[in-house]
Amino acid sequence: MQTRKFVVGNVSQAIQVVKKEMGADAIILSMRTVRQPNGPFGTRQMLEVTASLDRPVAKPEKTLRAVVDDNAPPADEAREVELSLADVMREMGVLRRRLEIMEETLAESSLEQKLSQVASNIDDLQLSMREVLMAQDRREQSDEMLYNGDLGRLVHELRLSGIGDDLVRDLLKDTMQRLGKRSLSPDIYGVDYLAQSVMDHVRIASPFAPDNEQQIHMIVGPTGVGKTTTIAKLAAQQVFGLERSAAFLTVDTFRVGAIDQLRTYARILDVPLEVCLSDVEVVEAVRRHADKDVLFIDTAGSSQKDAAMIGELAKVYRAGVPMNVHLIVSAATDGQNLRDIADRYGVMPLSSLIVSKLDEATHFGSVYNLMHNARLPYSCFTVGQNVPDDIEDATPERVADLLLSIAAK
Ligand SMILES: Nc1nc2c(ncn2[C@@H]2O[C@H](COP(=O)(O)OP(=O)(O)OP(=O)(O)O)[C@@H](O)[C@H]2O)c(=O)[nH]1
Ligand SMILES: [Mg+2]
Repeated sequence: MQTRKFVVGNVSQAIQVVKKEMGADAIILSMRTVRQPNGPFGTRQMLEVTASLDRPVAKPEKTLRAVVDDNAPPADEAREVELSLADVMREMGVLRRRLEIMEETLAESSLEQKLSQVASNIDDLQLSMREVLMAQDRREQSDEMLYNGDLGRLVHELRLSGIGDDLVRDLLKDTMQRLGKRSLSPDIYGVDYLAQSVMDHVRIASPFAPDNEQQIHMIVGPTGVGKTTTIAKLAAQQVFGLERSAAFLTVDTFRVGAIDQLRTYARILDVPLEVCLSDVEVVEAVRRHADKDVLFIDTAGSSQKDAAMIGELAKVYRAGVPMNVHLIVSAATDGQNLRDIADRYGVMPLSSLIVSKLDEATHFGSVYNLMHNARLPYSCFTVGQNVPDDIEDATPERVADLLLSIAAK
């Protein structure tokens, strides 16, 4: 039996080379992954193929064992040969069963039938080996990404930022699909692919973009997150930036200071302010300002545990005036609290998520989880105390940067 070994890049090359060098009758006895030196960049994964010109028909069991035993590598090559033992053994089991069936049938077949069955069995063997190798390829690439180099470090960063493990896994899966057969190298940066995956997963809404209808926006959220200052920032964009007419309504009548704060902004922006003591008064105020392009309704901050207060806001929402409700949360809030907040305020349909105080937050993962799990699109981010400047439209690029600190690299 003439046996030769070839080192090639992939399975289809293997078949071509074996056919060219040994003819169409050659069969592939085994394949295994090996690492070969690759210039200054370390090693690369190749395929070592052992092919033979003698078909091992008579002793199929021996041939199968040969794949596992006779070609077993020396111990120091064990890492390279990790042909996923479990996969190989499973495939071997399937093939062994096929060969047993074949042996039984062969006894009753003509020579022609025997040959065609042997050929088809060898095709099966090659297909099976190809599947095993492809599975191995995928697994090695994923392990490499998880634990090594550029992408491994980024995945670590995603986890540190507080993104849930399942979401990290989704992002990684998506990144690997994007990478396809490409390997990471000095020219192919994992961060580019991972950032693209993040951007594709981000939900964004633009509820403050002008349209032909009057827009009514009610801003809700916990105490002190920046509801009133964000309304002032948004209104300034509408009035100064877009030359649209606006009015303020407030249902935050619990504290005198709260009304004064909004009144100051109303004066600076030269927009009317309506103080509403009930949902009925909100409806009346909206009617009075039917000529305005955009109305902003400020609300009292409340602990998410204050169901009565949130119930009052839900009454305003249901009062019969179509409005968008935006939930604002501080980027510094921890994950459990954010889930709680979204659950409690979720008694009203929420149009978007505004994230405040990005300038004070060190991790963005929790608000990424919230966007994803509550299916709430980001509309804008606030980044400081300055009114009206410290506000940005949310964009996928910005989210990717917040998670992966791309700009800083
Ligand atoms: N660092 C930083 N501070 C902010 C930001 N947005 C608002 N603030 C500050 O947070 C504090 C509370 O802001 P408000 O707008 O009064 O918050 P609120 O949600 O209306 O508060 P209540 O009405 O009391 O619930 C103020 O000192 C703001 O200047 C931001 O993006 N970054
Ligand atoms: Mg306020």
